[in-house]
Amino acid sequence: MAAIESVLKENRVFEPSEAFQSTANVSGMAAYNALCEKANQDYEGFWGDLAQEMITWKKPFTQVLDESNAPFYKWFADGDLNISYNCLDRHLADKANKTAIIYEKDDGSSENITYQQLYERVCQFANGLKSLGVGKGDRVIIYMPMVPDAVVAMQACARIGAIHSVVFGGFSAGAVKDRVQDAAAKIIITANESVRGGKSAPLKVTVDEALKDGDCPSIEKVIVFARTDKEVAFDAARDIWWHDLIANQASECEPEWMNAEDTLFVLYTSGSTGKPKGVQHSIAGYLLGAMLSLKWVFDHKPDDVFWCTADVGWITGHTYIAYGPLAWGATQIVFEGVPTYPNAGRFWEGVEKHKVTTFYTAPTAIRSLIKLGADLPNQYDLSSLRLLGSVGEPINPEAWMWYYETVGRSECPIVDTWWQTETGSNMIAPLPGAVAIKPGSCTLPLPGIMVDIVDESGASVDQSNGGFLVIKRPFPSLLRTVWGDDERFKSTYFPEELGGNLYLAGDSAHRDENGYVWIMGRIDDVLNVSGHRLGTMEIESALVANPLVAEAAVVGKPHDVKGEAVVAFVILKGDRPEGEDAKRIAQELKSWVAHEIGKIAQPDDIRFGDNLPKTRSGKIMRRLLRTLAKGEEITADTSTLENPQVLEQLKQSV
Ligand code: 6R9
Repeated sequence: MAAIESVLKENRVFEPSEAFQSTANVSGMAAYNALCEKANQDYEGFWGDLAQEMITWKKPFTQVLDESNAPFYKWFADGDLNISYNCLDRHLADKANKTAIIYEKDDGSSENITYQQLYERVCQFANGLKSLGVGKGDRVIIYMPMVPDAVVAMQACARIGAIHSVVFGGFSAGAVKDRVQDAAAKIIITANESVRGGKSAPLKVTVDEALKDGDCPSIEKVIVFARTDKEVAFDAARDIWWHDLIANQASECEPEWMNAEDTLFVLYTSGSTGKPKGVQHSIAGYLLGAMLSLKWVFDHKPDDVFWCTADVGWITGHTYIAYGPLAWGATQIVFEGVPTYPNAGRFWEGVEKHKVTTFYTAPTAIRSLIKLGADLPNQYDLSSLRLLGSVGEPINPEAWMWYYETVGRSECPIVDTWWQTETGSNMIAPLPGAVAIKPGSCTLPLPGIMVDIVDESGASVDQSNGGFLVIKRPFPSLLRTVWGDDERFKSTYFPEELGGNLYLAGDSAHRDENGYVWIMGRIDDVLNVSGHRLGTMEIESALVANPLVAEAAVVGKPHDVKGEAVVAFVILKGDRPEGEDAKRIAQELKSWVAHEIGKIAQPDDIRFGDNLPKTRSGKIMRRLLRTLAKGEEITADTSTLENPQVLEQLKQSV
């Protein structure tokens, strides 16, 4: 792969500047090494001290790590706390009037919400949820636009001990239904519509479709936030407006005191099978990971203005919008829009307007902005910026250099943060006042995160060899299980083949001579399209569910802006279509996938054949499909192929 070759040759290194280092939360390699050393010497003492220092406990814990039922690890298991208390109540004494959220609306206007106001909004809504009979352990689906109220909904669930499961607002009715059913959710919180990039999307209509025909019997109520004045159909017995629900609710709500190991949320993500898995996080360990990474990786300071551009539908929006910044009492931006509306200067305008200090986005956004206006950042005053972050996929060194020089004036460190829905918080990323950065590498693990790279048997590989990225010791913010499927949790993340005690991340990686980690890509059938995880099996299942389709195989191919693009090889039940017919059916299948899963999963390229290339034992040769997708000549041995003639057909895009 071209991207991998270019990172392999990368040899630029940027040391932390003296200015940055002099104020950094962790300053200099000696300080970083000392933290690592402490974790090595006394692993439980290391984590226990941090959990005591950062979290406000109702009842302190006495035990740090319980490994008695590995890999179902428990952390701080006899402690009690509430995460909403940690994010709101504890700041009221000295930060009641500090801005918690700057709501940067799609249309470019903005609104500030103080900690006091956020606290009151969360309490009112929490009381509203209680009035509907929602309580500890109940599951609540949140299917909302990127408005502060989405954060309010999450915090309110956490306050009363309900388990939220946020579904990205771009997902389809089918995806909402699957998640409601898997979680057996009682409530859906949605909006009449969302507004992004000047366009609206009918969230409530989509929810109605997901719930139709009695498909989701667990749902008792649908709460509808009025983002606009658009009218929507209402089921009087089931639907209730958000503003009606909170109308007479008190603005104080005693938090439900929860056990450290109680479930905070379930977030569905793609894996190697057709069914997304519900990644289940617990409260205290997750909170600790969120806080720690903000302090260490984002070098968080009280006067910072933090802007994470993710959507709360993804883990990044959970950890670095809904919880982490609030736990620190930070001021942050909640951005409703898209990076390219009304123009490609939107981010830079936002930075200038709100004097953003810390900016965290995805490589795909950076690449698209370079394409649309490489010198646009120069038209804005970006001098407030002091730290830049990247997440979601490997960042190509060219995009990194542009981010560094053009956005960051060659003064702001870039923290390239490797982590996953499953890990809850940053795992491998530079501590910017200590670790020198290299374009394209996420550098070194956080202290206490025992990263290794191993072969098929679980043995460490020699330096410079590639292998599977694993984490050797459990850590607090690791997922606890897959919702309702302990077996899948064990076999996916702690496979017996590797000895059963290594956390298998699902990425391949290698280390350079300085021990820096370079992520090479997924080892499973997961694509990374614009930083979003998509299972090839999920898209295949959606295609095969179309009445025209007999068989489908999906692979990725490199894409300039998205990182990877989706290529679908499709075999119809009838004859292989040609010409206009093929175009029409391809378009129909693209819309079908958009409808089944969401637009982000829509294939970029569809190819029809009489069959898929298969071995004589019937296995689809995906390796060949990847070569075809890239438009490269097939040099591999095809002698084991049952039907080599289909390769010619599958070379042609419709
Ligand atoms: C946070 C998030 C996780 C997968 C992960 C990896 C890829 C994320 C990365 C990165 C290289 C980085 N990934 N960050 N690859 N460098 N800095 O994105 O979670 O949506 O679960 O995706 O994304 O492949 O395994 P999630």
